[in-house]
Amino acid sequence: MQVKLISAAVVAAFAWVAQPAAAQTVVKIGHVAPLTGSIAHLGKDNEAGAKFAIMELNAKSLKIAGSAVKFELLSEDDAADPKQGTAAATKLADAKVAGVIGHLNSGTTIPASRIYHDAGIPQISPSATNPKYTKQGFKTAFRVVAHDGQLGGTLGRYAVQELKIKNVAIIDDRTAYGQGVADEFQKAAKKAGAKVVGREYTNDKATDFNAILTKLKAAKPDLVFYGGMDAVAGPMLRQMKQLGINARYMGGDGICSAELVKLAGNGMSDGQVVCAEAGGVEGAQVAKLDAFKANFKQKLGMDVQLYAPYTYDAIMVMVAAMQKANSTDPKKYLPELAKIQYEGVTGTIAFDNFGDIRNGALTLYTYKGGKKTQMLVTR
Ligand code: ABU
Repeated sequence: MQVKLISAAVVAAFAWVAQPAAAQTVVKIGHVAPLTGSIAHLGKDNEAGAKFAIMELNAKSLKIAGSAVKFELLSEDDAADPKQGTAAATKLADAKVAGVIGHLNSGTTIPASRIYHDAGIPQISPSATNPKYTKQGFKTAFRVVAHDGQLGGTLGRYAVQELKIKNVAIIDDRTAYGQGVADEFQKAAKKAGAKVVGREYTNDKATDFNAILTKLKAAKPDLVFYGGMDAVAGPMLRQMKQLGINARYMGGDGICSAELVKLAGNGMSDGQVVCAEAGGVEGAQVAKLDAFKANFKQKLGMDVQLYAPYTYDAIMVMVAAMQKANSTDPKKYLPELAKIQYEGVTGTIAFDNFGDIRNGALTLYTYKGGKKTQMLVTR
C-alpha cells in the first residue's frame, strides 16, 4: 500500500514529463549565395539578412494552421558558379524546402529557377537583377529589387544629363549580370547623346586590367562604366589610377558595396565613383530602414554591405504569404505571395505579373572620405 502511494505521488509530480510536447511544424527555407570566393563578403551579407529574419520570426512563436511553427534556414554556397548553383538548387529541392531565398547572382539564379519551378518551390531573389530571371514564365520566380533595365537605363541617362559626360568607355565581366547591365547602360547613354569610345571585356575572376585599360586610355573616355562586381571593380580602379586615367567610374549594384572602399585601396577619389543599388526608400520609410541597419549592426556585429535588408524582407514577405494562406505548403501560399502587399524595411513589396517588384526604386551613391554616401533615390 505504502509503495502504491509513493508511486502515485511520483507519477503526479512528474506528470508533465509524460505529456506529449506541443505540436511544432518545422518549416525549412533555403538560402543560396556565394559564401566562398571573391564576393563571399556579399554572400555572407545576404545570408546574415536571412538569418536575422529567421531569428526574429522564431522569437515571435508564430502559429500557422493552429500549429506552432519553427523556421529553419538551410544555407547553401554556390560560389557564384552556375553549376554549383544548380547543384545547390537540386539539394534544396530534395530537402523539400518550403521556399528559397536566392540566389545572389543572376548567373546562378536563372539556371536554378527552372529547378525550383519544376519542384513547385517559390523563389525570391534579393539581388539578382538580370531581366531574364522573371521573363521565363515561371510563376515561382520573384525578386524584391529593380532589374538591369532600370539600373543601366537610369545610370546611362544620369551620366549624360546630370554629369554631362560625352565619351563613355564600357567594360563588362561577361556574366549574365555584368553583360546585361552594361548593355542597358550603353543603350541609354547613346540614346541620351553620349559617344561610346570603347567596349572591352574581362571576367569575374580577373585581377589584371592593364591591357584593356591602356587601350581605353587612348580613346580618352570621360567615364568608364563597369558591368560586374566590386571584387573586380576595386583592383580596376587602382590600376586606372596607376595608368593616370582620371575618368569618372560608374557601375550598377554589383559594385555598390561598402567593401568597395577597401577593395579600391587608394584608387578612388571623392565623388569619382557613382553606382546604384536596385532599391531605395524615401520619406517616412527611411527611418524604418535606418533602424533596421542599426539593429542589424547591434545584434550581428556587422554593417550592412548591400542586400542584407532585401534578403531579410524576402524571408519576411514569404512568411507573410504563408500566414495569409494559413499554410506553409508552397501550392497554397504561392497565390498569396503573387498578390501580396507588404510593408518591409526596404519599402513596399508587391509583385507584377512577372514576379518583378512593382514600382521598384533605385538609390544612387557615391563615395566620399572612404564612405558610401547616398546621392538620391529615383524610380
Ligand atoms: N545585381 C548585382 C549582383 C547580382 C546579379 O544580378 O548578378
